[in-house]
Amino acid sequence: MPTDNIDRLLSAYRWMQLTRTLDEAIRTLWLTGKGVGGTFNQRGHEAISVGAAMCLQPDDLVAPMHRDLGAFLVRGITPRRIMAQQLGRATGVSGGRDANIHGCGDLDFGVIGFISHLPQSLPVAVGAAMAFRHRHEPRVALTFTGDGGAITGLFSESLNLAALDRAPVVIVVEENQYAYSTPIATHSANVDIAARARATGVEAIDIDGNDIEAVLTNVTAAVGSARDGEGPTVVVAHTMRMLGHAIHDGAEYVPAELLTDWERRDPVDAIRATLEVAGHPVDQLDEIDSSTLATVDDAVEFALASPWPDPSTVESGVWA
Ligand SMILES: Cc1ncc(C[n+]2csc(CCOP(=O)(O)OP(=O)(O)O)c2C)c(N)n1
Ligand SMILES: [Mg+2]
Repeated sequence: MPTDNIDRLLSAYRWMQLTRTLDEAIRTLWLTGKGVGGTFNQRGHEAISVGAAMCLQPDDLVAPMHRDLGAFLVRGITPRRIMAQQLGRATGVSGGRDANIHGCGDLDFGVIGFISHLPQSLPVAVGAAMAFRHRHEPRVALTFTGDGGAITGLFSESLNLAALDRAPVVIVVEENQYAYSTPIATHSANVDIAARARATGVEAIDIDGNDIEAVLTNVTAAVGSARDGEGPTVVVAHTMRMLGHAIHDGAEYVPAELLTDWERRDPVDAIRATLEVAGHPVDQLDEIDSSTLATVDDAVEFALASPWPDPSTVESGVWA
């Protein structure tokens, strides 16, 4: 494998391992009674959120949703700020106004705050992309939606507008088989999301969302064609939500065999196997794992020691 590819994959491995380890630490804090808000499970989605964000340039914008912890990290929002956000502390991304990935955004890092009402981040990303095009700025907006979000009217309306305006936007659909407890075949009459996107006039492709190389290659191409004025692309990344919808959900409704099947395709195990097969020394990968753990331990310590928000600041950042 060429050195450039190895370097990119190593970087992806670092981010994916950080995403998983941070997610696990957030879960542990919640399960031990220290979490104060909700927390969404990321397991299974690491290659999509990390890989897609890695394809952007610093001036681009990303509008992540609730399973895109990796995108927040790749953009440069630190594990300390994210952990403090989860614990509702003043040092968190929203200054303690939320204790969740909801409302978590920072335009200094090109991250549009996640909008809870699904898929409202989508028209916002399309609007941002239209502004880029009309101002002749060579920038791209990228956003995510789920299979559930993709059956809303807003999905089709946003794609229609993006296609009409040839907006430089990339829409990554995280098709993880479920929308909360509803399987895709129960909520979608036509489960072919890419075909539905094409029907609105937008290019669409299907990829294996657990294969980081597929994510990097295809999203890089989609971002490139958006930047070159060739319009939007929908990338349907197929994966599996490996845990419940959120921390409170045991997901007993998911058949065990389905999970066993997808566990064999775990995206973090897969990228590690790829690097090992390419001859990358195992001890260097282990070193990434242990430094990641140290980073996450530091983030937990920082967040737990951080102050609660000062009530007198409650109106700061309120515009109306
Ligand atoms: C308009 C709206 N309705 C309901 C919800 C509650 N809700 C949050 S996530 C979710 C499931 C979304 O499923 P999907 O789009 O497939 O994304 P996934 O959670 O599977 O990643 C629901 C129903 C919401 N956030 N917004
Ligand atoms: Mg889903």
